[in-house]
Amino acid sequence: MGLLDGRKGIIFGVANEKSIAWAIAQKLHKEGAELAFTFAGEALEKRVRPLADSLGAKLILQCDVTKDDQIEAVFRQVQSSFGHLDILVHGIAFANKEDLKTDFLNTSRDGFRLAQDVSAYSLTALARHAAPLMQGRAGSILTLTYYGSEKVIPRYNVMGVAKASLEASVRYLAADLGPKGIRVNAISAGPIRTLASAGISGFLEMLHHVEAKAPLRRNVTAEEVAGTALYLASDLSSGVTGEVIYVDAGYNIMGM
Ligand code: NAD
Ligand code: 0WE
Repeated sequence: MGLLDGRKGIIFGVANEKSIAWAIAQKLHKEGAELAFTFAGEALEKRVRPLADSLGAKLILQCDVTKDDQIEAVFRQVQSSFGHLDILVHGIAFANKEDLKTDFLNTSRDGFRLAQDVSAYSLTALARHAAPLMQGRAGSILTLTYYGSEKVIPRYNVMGVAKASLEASVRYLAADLGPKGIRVNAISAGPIRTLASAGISGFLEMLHHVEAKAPLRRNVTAEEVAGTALYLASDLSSGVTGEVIYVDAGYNIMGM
């Protein structure tokens, strides 16, 4: 008996085996969920397909979240293959690399728009398409955020502003979808080595800083994030919506 036996879910944001969304997918699958996967572009298909295959996924679909037609096609195929949906995992973020290098002050209009579109607006677009498929089924939508939304983290810049927007979107979506029984929550994860954090200058120092300052005196793993994702996806969290839950070894509670 698994916590998610008979549930159907869709995972957005797997790029490779280090992706937080992949750790979440494995955990949800282990508890009995049947999962569909999306990949952002053709270049990632060869990475995502074998991972999805290993969990017996029948639906593996392209979805660049900046493209409305691709979002529509994904949910059409989920509708015809699954019929309904219980779980949606959003693990997507993007900003121009140059915007994560120097000052926030220099962010261009286009760079700001891109970060908001991919990293924040996409949750609302996906939730709007998922909601009809979750009708009457106690659906759970979850996303991933980072502490740079609320405090200044050097070089997180335009992504911090996009994550603030994402977290506010979680609250507004939770209010809109709550009457339908659909819950919307975010996990604020501590820094984890993934494709999205590779090549960020100073990332290793960040990991060392957390290790020195966080109450648990260590960093968190994607598997630990996945544990909270399982809780949020399952009935264990049936009374929880609109929340941002920290999985950060306690780092965020410290003042000094
Ligand atoms: P990742 O690179 O594995 O995942 C990011 C995903 O976003 C990739 O799968 C990528 O394909 C996808 N993506 C980017 N642009 C897209 C687009 N236009 N359409 C569709 N998909 C697109 O890295 P990750 O660290 O697993 O990141 C997952 C989430 O976790 C992100 O929201 C990130 O902000 C968040 N997060 C990461 C950390 C960390 O330190 N790694 C900490 C807290 C929160
Ligand atoms: O959300 C993130 C990273 C998101 C991200 C990463 C990249 C790198 C490659 C968004 N867009 C891009 N664009 C690219 O071209 N994290 C929480 C990880 C992260 O990124 C940082 C961090 C942390 C933590 C950037 C600067 C400072 C800290």
